Amino acid sequence: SPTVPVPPKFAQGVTVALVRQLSSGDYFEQWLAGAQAEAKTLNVKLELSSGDGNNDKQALNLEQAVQRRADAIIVDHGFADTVQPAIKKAVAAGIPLVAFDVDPGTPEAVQLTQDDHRIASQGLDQLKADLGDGGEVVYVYVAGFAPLDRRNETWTRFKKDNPAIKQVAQIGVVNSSTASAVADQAKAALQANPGVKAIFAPYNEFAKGAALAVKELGLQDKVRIYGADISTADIGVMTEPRSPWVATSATDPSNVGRVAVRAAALLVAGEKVEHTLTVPPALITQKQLRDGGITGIEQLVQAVPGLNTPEIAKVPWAASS
Ligand code: SR1
Repeated sequence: SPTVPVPPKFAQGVTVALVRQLSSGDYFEQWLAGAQAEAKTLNVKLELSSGDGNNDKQALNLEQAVQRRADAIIVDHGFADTVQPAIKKAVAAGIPLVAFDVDPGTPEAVQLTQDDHRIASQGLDQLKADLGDGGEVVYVYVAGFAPLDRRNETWTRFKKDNPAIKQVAQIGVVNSSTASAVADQAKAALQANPGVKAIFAPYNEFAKGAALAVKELGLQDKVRIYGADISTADIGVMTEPRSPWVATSATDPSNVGRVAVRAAALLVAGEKVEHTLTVPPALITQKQLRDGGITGIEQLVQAVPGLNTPEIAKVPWAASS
């Protein structure tokens, strides 16, 4: 058990504002559950707001958190131009800030990311191994979201390095029903390009939509999907009979949410936190899930212990999570 005493501030009650851009979908729900669990452990009151995809609303929520003088702020996703002005105000007011999956535009904020280049390269290495001689690929992407932009950098390099792998269509939408919108787009792209062998869909809502399209067109034996992220629902989709979603590179989102809250708590306590915190992903294959009889995220984390990262932003006065 920890030998470092709990900082007095935490006995009195600490408030952390969690200012989100998006909240719907498995990834964001699991992330929040992790953040809430860690907040409970650390006796932190989490003040939650979401822009629900409206960037102006997120910016306003962030301004309000600064005005309320929260003890710390976590900005979860967002577009740089809409959140950076209020982040500057937070820093000027001396409010510690953790920015997850968004560029805070200041070295004074802690930047938390997943290793997005690796998320993309792990899926793409598998795609390359499976395609052998190369082939046509549909790519799912929406610009402006920092993690997707980083994954796109890897995809751009990968295409240059592997000229036999050809992108024949790019699709993508992020909204409150991303998976079904992507399914419609993927169906059209697959119908227009009957030679497609793979879909690179590096966000679980994209991959779910792509899987739906492949299934509805009856192309399960022709088209494989390489995704990102994982949830219990995703494990269900990946392991169902004839599922085209064969691999995904992922962190445990609830672990990432826990890291964000720990980093904020450390900053409130005046502890040193590295400027950049990066959570590593693991490649998860359909075969591994089926062979291991894995049906849910808890079972997956037991099978792949590296998905839990208690050493990142470790809080010395708390029992490790
Ligand atoms: C719209 S951005 C979606 C991504 O954010 C997180 O980084 C997740 O990994 C997800 O893929």
